[in-house]
Amino acid sequence: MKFQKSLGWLDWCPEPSRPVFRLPDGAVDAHCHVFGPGDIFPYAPERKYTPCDASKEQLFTLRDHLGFARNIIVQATCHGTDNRALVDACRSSGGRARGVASVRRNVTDAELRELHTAGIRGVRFNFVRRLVDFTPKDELQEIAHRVAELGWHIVVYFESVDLPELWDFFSGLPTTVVVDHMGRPDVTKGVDGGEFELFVRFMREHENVWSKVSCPERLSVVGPRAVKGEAFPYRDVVPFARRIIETFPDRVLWGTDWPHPNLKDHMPDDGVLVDFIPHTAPTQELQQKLLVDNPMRLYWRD
Ligand code: 0GY
Repeated sequence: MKFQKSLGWLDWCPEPSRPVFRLPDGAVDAHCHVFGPGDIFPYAPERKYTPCDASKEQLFTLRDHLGFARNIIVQATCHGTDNRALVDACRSSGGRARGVASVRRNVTDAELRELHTAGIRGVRFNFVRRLVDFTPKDELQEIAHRVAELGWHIVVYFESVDLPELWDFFSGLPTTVVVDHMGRPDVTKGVDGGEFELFVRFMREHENVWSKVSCPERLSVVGPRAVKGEAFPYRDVVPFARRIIETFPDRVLWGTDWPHPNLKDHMPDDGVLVDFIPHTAPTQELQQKLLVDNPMRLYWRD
């Protein structure tokens, strides 16, 4: 499979390996992006980074190569609240992609209905300081109540140290709340450490909270190299993802995060990422829930 190279950014893996792990039929890549192409869908003026272009065609090629049936395309901050690239990708997917958008309070009801028709089923609130200037919480609450009426959910992205401060805000959200990348734990602090315990407690106390158990390549300290006796990459992330999957098997999602924006040290091989899944979801039953049943329940109810 050939990907066109881009300039000025660390490229995604141009020839990802074919995974050894066979995904269950109907598997959903529940966290990935499309970027531009910038000459058709320009990046937002207020963006904090400029990504490499990553088109819908390239995403769909990767989907087929890895063995996924469907995609959930998540609006990234580099496109701001201009959801045109996302909507175009969903509309071009033949019903095989749904999406998560970003909106501000000035979005009209007609625009929200239009997004719904295109396949959007959620909005994303981002609290990662290096990525966005924060939207005021009263505005987010207003948006949350409006999208709740459409049956959508809210995806939240934050760093683990910020959970205590965000706890009450998240607790008040009127929808299903999906946390990106397990709330980005610091894996050096241990799976039984206070910070991750707080996240587990957050999920336990809030039955509407789900987690993506994605992005070992972002969370790992040991990185992509396999070492003797522990022959797989990102192994320090396994206990974290496995704990969340085994404790909350009906509230977890998995995604590649292609094309992996803002990774500076290495670009993951997407086939290797897929091969990581069975280390964290070791049984067929867990894999079926993680990759098929849960995302279908959240995104393809109608
Ligand atoms: C991710 C992670 C990142 C970026 C964004 O919206 C974004 O720009 O989500 C990141 O830099 O950690 O989930 O793709």
